[in-house]
Amino acid sequence: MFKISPLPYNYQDLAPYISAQTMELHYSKHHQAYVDNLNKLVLGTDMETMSLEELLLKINNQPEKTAIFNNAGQHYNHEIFWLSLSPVASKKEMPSALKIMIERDFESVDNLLARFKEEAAAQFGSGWVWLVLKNDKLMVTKTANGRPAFLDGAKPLLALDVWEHSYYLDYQNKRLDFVEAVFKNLFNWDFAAKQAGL
Ligand code: MN3
Repeated sequence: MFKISPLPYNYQDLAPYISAQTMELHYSKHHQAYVDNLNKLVLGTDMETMSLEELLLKINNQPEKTAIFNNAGQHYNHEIFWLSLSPVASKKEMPSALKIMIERDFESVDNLLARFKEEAAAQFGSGWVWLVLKNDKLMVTKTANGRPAFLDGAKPLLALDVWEHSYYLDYQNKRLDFVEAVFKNLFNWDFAAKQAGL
């Protein structure tokens, strides 16, 4: 059985940048539905007892397993997404070791935000934008639908959900306003630094 992890904060803790209503729907309905669907699809198979990463690696590029892959990928991505955010009240400075790496690979934190917006704008339809570490270099990448970035050899440091259910109630069609608000106010840079091994 796959299980959704408890949220590390309350629904209202990301407001006003993400409303409590969006959080409740996103976590308790959207994310939960992926987990419920995944559990139904793997019931009674050897996939039931695999870890999520193991399962995704095994069924990657198997067209007959697309439904399982989509739900497993979305479960995996949301688990990282919730950890990529932190409550407004506990906002902290970016760890200096991470800032040095960002300046090495993007020249500035402003350029990193610009890269997030570029990738978010370029993702036609639903998907994810990521800050990843690949071959010891920070990169911003995007994946379509429920595909996790780790399947392309990248260590995820931050995940940003750019499916419409992630922002539509709060930002309507303005995806890039959502991206900028999350980047400036909610990203958990401590989590990113930890993922990077800093
Ligand atoms: Mn989502």
